Amino acid sequence: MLAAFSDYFDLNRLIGMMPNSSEHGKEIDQMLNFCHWFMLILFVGWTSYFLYTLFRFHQSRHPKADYHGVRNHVSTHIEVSVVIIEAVILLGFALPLWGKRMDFPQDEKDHALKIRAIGYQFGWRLHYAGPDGKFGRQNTRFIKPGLNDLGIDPDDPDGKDDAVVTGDMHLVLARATVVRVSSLDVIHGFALHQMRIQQDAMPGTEAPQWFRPIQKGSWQIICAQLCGEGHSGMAATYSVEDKKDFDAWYTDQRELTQNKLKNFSEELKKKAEAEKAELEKHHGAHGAEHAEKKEH
Ligand SMILES: [Cu+2]
Repeated sequence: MLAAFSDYFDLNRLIGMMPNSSEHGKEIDQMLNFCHWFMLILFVGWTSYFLYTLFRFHQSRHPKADYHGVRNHVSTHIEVSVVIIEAVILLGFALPLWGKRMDFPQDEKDHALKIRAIGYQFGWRLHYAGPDGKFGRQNTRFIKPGLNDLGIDPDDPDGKDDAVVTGDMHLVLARATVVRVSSLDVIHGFALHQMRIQQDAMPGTEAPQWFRPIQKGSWQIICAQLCGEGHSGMAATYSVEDKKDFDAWYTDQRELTQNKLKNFSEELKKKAEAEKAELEKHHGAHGAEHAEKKEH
């Protein structure tokens, strides 16, 4: 019934909501449409009542104040009805819908496209787990701006097929997808309006967002929380494409990332060797000094 209602009286479209492009989005739209209608009715109802009271209880009609006020219970009944309807929306629709969001067959879940989205001032970095479905181990001591922004351990085999991309997320049509949302600094908001996905990005947490894109296209990733002076420039892009196009793109991204990691790893080795040489030199000098003292 709700579905038929939504199709004929679509307030979402009227107020300019982007068309939905994800599998679970239709149900969210139906609920949003219902809420929009409910709010419209409340708005018209309360506003008319307000205007009515301005007229009905105007000073010219009631020069003397009535200290008893309202004597019937109509307003109480209306208030209670509104609370009940809102409770039904929340408990009967919103929460079950939220619970259904991870409803993918286990097999699909195991082979889902796994991405981490990390917000920072001001942009998004996307860490792809790659075909093995495992994210490379990370450590803050491996962070190197430009070469290894996310501090991936270059020696971890799980990271060998990973890719890190800045500001451009690619997805596969019809494939179960999970984006784990987090942040490097302040609270950001990860919003894919066409996928009906929105999640606050908080430092120190990872919030998994499951969905399945059902339409090809290119759109914007929006930061949905005012996160600083560069917030408006934080827009990134995302697109949904066929597996073949995605695979071609991913192969390039993985190579770029792995080359950077290789350079980083070599830098790390050189640094370690230099440090070792320095230490030996120091030890050598110290030893000589010691010998000199002994002679005296
Ligand atoms: Cu932001």
